[in-house]
Amino acid sequence: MELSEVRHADFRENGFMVVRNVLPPDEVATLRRRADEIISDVETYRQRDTAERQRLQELYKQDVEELPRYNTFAEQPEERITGRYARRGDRVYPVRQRPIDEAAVAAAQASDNPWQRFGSTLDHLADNDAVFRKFAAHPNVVKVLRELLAPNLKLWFDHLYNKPPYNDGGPYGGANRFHQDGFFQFSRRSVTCWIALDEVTEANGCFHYVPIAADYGQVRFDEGVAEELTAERLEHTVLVTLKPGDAAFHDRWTMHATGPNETDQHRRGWAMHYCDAESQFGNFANDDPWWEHAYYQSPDGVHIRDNIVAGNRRYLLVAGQEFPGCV
Ligand SMILES: O=C(O)CCC(=O)C(=O)O
Repeated sequence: MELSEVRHADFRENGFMVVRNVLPPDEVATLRRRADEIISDVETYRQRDTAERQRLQELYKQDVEELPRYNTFAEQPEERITGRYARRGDRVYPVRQRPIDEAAVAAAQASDNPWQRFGSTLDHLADNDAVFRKFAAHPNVVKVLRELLAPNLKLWFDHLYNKPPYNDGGPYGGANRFHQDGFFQFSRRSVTCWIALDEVTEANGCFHYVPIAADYGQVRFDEGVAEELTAERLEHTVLVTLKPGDAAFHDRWTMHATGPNETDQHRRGWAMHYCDAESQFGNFANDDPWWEHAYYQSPDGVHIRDNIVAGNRRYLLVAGQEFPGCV
């Protein structure tokens, strides 16, 4: 389905949509409990995940040429665009609106609750955990995705984001900079579903969406972002707040960021990235050589890009059927 064919006017015109109560409270509680168990021994979780991915990478190693890639990641000084947004070179991000509460940071660091200290992501939950895997195919999520994307659907990558209190790490001071999920390795559109596990407010790192109505299409990541995100366009940014169990869905071209957490409580959301099961896997970006990679799909369905497993180890069919020669 093309974006213009989506029947939800909100999504079709803006590139994103919020669906309230996708998961009822008891199901959110189940996910939180499972996430708590995983975070309590996160090192073991990560070691197992990495070992399994390395095993597959060894098994399916291809003789591929390393393409020269120029470094786009040199950080530059911060310049304000508006009161709410700044840029470093071509990377644009929401800025902190109030000073960091150092006492709250110290309390979070001393807390028994690992989420108060964990400033990172838990990746590939659907690969490694039966509870998360089942929820990735939840009928409420699948129903919406069928209306936004395709009748045949696969989850190809998932990760849980946590922002601890007053997170300030990295070059963007705890924000996640504006980007498109893109996923240029698919021949067809993809859609992200992000489910809130905690309440998400303007103060603790909500989504900032740039409505797609201006039709910016694929923007070169990261070179083209600041050119698109002028002060004028940033005035139209929409801040999306969510209750636990609500979900934000966005299209692959929709530019979005999340702000820093400016509260004393952590904020979690589970991002699930879905593709059309009729997509092919390969080079489907623009003509820019920067986007060219070596793609390989093993006979048993492992997707490899430049000798690294691309996304999850298994692309999980959540609706409809699989197709030969496709993801
Ligand atoms: O949870 C976040 O802070 C970032 C989410 C995001 O950017 C995404 O899911 O694409």
